[in-house]
Amino acid sequence: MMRSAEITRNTAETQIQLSLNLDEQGTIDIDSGIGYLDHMLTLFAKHGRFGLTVKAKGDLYVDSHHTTEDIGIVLGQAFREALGDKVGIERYGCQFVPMDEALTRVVVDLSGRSYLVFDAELTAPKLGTMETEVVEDFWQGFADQVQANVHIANLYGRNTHHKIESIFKAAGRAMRQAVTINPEIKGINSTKGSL
Ligand SMILES: [Mn+2]
Repeated sequence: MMRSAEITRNTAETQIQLSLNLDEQGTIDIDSGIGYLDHMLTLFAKHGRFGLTVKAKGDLYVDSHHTTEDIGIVLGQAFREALGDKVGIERYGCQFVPMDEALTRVVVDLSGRSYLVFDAELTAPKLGTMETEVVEDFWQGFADQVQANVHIANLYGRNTHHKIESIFKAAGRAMRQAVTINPEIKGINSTKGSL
């Protein structure tokens, strides 16, 4: 059985439709209304080998905050739903990804507990129409909803576009590792018996 989820979330600030497939890449089709975020979600899915479609309409006349944060929330909900009972999954993922001069480490634990550590100095205030400070808000929304420990550390770099790109690529690859079903894992990968 394929692990997938489809979520629609409508508020006064954003309308989001998102579909996620953990087991078959299929389509990647992202339209958030924010060019740089589309670029990031596309490469998150590509390097995580996830099927991902996102259609979002948000209050971009305000700024990019609500739309970006809410897509993070819905993406986290989709992972949690698609993962179901988490039987046999690796649970942990750890990846280092360079992007030219920038290097980022992302470590995740699909523990059932939410915690974000976000350590990155994003010096350019804006990339295209997206404020760079919303990158942390995106991952906070994601970590809260997927109920995972998400530790993001950009170790170094110069170009803010490269730094954020290495964050999303490393996150995609770390999530791929964590959701992978390992036949050697019997039941739930926790001595507590639940995740
Ligand atoms: Mn790029």
